[in-house]
Amino acid sequence: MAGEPQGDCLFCKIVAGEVPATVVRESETTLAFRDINPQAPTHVLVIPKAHHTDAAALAAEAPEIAADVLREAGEIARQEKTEDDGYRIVFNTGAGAGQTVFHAHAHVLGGRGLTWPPG
Ligand code: IU
Repeated sequence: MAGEPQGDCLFCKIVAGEVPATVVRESETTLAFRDINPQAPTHVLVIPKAHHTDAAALAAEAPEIAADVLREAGEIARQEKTEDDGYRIVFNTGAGAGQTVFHAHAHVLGGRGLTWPPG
């Protein structure tokens, strides 16, 4: 069921404390931690604590929490001081777009020049 923890989900295990992560922010509904394979000086993942498969499912199933994820992403940019130079919030959605973990997550990337279009 939407929102329920999934036993085989890596990010549910991070929320449960069963897999370690470097947590940088936490709210009642969200967790933010450093990506283990950073693509920029700031590369933080913001996830809903509840399990939703991707950003679109999150927005449909729990729109308030989708808003929490976006707000936390902005707070991370401020906390990491990337706000003034610009930063990027990315939701890879679907395997074809590079999604490898099917628990919704926002990548917050900053601290270097970011080109467009992304690869
Ligand atoms: P993606 O958009 O689903 O590809 O993003 C998944 C991210 O999760 C990816 O950038 C990984 O480096 C990251 N990650 C992590 O931070 N910790 C882990 O234990 C694993 C993956 I596995």
